[in-house]
Amino acid sequence: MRIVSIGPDPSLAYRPNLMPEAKEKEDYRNFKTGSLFDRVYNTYKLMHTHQTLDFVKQKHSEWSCCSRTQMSMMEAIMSLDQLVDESDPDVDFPNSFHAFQTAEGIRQAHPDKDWFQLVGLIHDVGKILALWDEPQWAVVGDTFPVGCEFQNSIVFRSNSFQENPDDKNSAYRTKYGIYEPNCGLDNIYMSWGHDEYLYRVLKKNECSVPEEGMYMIRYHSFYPWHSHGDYMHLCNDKDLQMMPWVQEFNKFDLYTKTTDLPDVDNLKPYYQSLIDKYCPGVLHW
Ligand code: INS
Repeated sequence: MRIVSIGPDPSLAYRPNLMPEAKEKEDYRNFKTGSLFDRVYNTYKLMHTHQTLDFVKQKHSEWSCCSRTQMSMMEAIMSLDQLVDESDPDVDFPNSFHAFQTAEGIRQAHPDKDWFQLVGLIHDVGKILALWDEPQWAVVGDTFPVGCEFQNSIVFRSNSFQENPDDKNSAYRTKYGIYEPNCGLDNIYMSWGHDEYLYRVLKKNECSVPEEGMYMIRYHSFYPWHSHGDYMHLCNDKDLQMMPWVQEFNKFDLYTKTTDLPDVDNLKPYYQSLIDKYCPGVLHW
């Protein structure tokens, strides 16, 4: 059995200077300084160099049939014990903990919405791609549309796209690029990663996650949109209707990232019951 830290060490009460510092909201998503800066920047530099329209199309055809393996949702979540997300300036522990932290945050604020809690639990499970030898720059990190202009709110926009061939392609580097105004996010190619992959896995396996939840899963890393209001000219009415749900989700995804790690073994039975309801059994990945 795995031993995990269960909440704060009581003896810290007598050694207050060793207490983990409470993080203010403005301390999250610091892409300018911090001990993890190099790791984060290098991941985005590779992502912004290699995520092109052609690359994304190739990944869609590679992964959309979900024929890599079969496993249950809980197995997939627990496999993230082996993954530390190299793009994240706020997390330096395995992603499995972040799954339960997000879900528990949602459970506290939305005790009546079990589907929302389930989404908190599973939203990052597409990062399992990185355990199957996909490079992290093609799995983790914020997402953005390809096939049109890379807008300014993308992290490291000013100094990470110089070697991306699409940034020099006149067909792609305009406001709309290959897309029609208000064509809807569903008709856009997003940079390839865990969001789109999990969305496709859930569709393929006919999981019964409600539409709001599917939007959260598919666009939770699309910070330029949900947190900066960019790319609105590509959205249709449906996207605008769903955006507040993605933003509500984001509060928990981001601000539950603390070094106070949850007792996963204790929480598992409750979350297994949600999995059994919304994405039961053995799934195709
Ligand atoms: C989050 C967010 C973070 C990124 C993570 C992703 O949704 O976009 O910035 O580091 O990989 O899961």
